[in-house]
Amino acid sequence: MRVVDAFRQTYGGEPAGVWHAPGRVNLIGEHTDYNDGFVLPFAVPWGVTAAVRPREDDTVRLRSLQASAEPQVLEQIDQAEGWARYAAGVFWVMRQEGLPIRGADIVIDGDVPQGAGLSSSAALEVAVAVALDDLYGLGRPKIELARIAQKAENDFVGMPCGIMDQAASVLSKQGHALFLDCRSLASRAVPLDLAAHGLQLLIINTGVHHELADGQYARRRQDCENAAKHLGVASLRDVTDLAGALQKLTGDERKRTQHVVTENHRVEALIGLLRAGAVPEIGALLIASHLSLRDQFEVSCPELDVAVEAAVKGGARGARMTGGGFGGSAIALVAEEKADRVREEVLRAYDERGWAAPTIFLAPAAAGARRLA
Ligand code: GAF
Repeated sequence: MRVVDAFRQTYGGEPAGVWHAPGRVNLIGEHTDYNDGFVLPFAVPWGVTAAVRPREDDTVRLRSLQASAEPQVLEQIDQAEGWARYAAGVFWVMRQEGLPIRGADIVIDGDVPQGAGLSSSAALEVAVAVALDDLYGLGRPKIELARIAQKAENDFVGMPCGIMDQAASVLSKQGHALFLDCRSLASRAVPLDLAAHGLQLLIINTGVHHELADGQYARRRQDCENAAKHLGVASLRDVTDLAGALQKLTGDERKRTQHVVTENHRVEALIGLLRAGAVPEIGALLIASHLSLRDQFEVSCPELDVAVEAAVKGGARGARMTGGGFGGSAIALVAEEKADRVREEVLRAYDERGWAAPTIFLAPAAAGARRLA
């Protein structure tokens, strides 16, 4: 394994073990996680692999094969810079919570496609969290490791994300999507056998990341919290009378509420269709989700809209942006025999606008985080 060779070169000796944590795509349930709502992501076959050896002191050495040949040497966790903050944050949270974690030597190797918005950062946090849990025999429940990873991103990196990406990385099962209730944190593996229905899920990586995206994410979250406060509910999850709620709200808060409440219903509807075996019918829900994210939640961008429109024009059963928005990837549900036409239509639409070609690839539902060696 490349990561083991690099470990030997960097630190000498052998790692105590090797762990892998995947990235994710989200089938449906977007911007619902931090509203205590429902999500339905699944793990992708790409992610982060970490070779780790514990140390007798509290120093953490971190090297990424995608960064530089030299490790960052952290005598204080706060010294971590750039990508390393996602990994260091997990040490920071675990120590803050009184878990008996010393230092470690770590080499990271990642293969999540660049700029695809497939949660390479959550994969990095989770790879470190499962490794430390294993090495120190902490025995934390998997969802608890996801919470620790999310806290690292919220409080150490400073990105106010929900728990979806970390939960998907830890809990996913091959061939299944993960239904997660982000309030109770109860989860269930939902079989996702698209091939049995002659279907495929394509990822269309726009390769773009619009500036201000991170600030916009925090603003959307704030809009939702403000709307919940105006409505006198703990979170938008608790809105049962949408029409009544919309009458009490104006502007952005009204739009965000419309999205979150209807998106939660779309997650439940999609699961109902899967359970009924009406898999091709989920396409309509993907399109509805996209329109709501575009018009009500306002987190799409021209590149995502064009990818979705062109995929549908090319014959996709449905398509939508996936993840936080403002770039990254869209997904498209296509009948196998239409996959080539869909790809051509998307590539043509980008070419006509003079945009760089997106990369388009299959998204099989992969397994969650695990020890490799
Ligand atoms: C990003 C966040 F990290 C997730 O928590 C989630 O809110 C998602 O955007 C939107 O659904 O991936």
